[in-house]
Amino acid sequence: MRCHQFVLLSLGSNLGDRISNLRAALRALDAQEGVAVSRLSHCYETAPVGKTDQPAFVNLAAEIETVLEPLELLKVVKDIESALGRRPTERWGPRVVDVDIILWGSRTLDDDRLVIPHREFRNRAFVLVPLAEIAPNAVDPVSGATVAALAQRPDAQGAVTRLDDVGLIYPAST
Ligand code: GSY
Repeated sequence: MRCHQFVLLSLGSNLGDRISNLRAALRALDAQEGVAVSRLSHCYETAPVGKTDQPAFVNLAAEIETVLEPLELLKVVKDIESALGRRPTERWGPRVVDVDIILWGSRTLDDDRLVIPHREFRNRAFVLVPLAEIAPNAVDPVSGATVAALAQRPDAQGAVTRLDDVGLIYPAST
């Protein structure tokens, strides 16, 4: 029997209706057999990191419970990103959703397709701040630091602002 594991994800969107995009991704994840969304952070508006001349993101962190293996979950999230991005939304421009696998308990993976923990997460405030809300005591198996400690480091890049007016992003009736 496959065992249930808790996995921490980071979701982001910076095109179209960012909140709707995130909600659609969460719904699609939860609808997947073997995946249940178990906990969500608030949404945060975040300054783009990396390529800075692009619109601001909305990011959030999600905990899921899953019986899938890492590469199976990767296929699920890639299919969701692709399905949302390919919807016929020409009139309003493309919709973009990123779903990154950040931490998988104490597991590590170094595969061409997927690295766990996520390579960049320790330096990204847009990942760490939402993650610290839902899993402050989760431990990064590489550095040994907790998420709360990583989130307080000054070199975590990027401005983040909590969006208090979004309400419950999921489940929701719209
Ligand atoms: O890696 C996720 C995509 N991404 C983001 C993001 O989600 N939020 C912010 N603030 N900057 C980002 N740069 C990239 S790439």
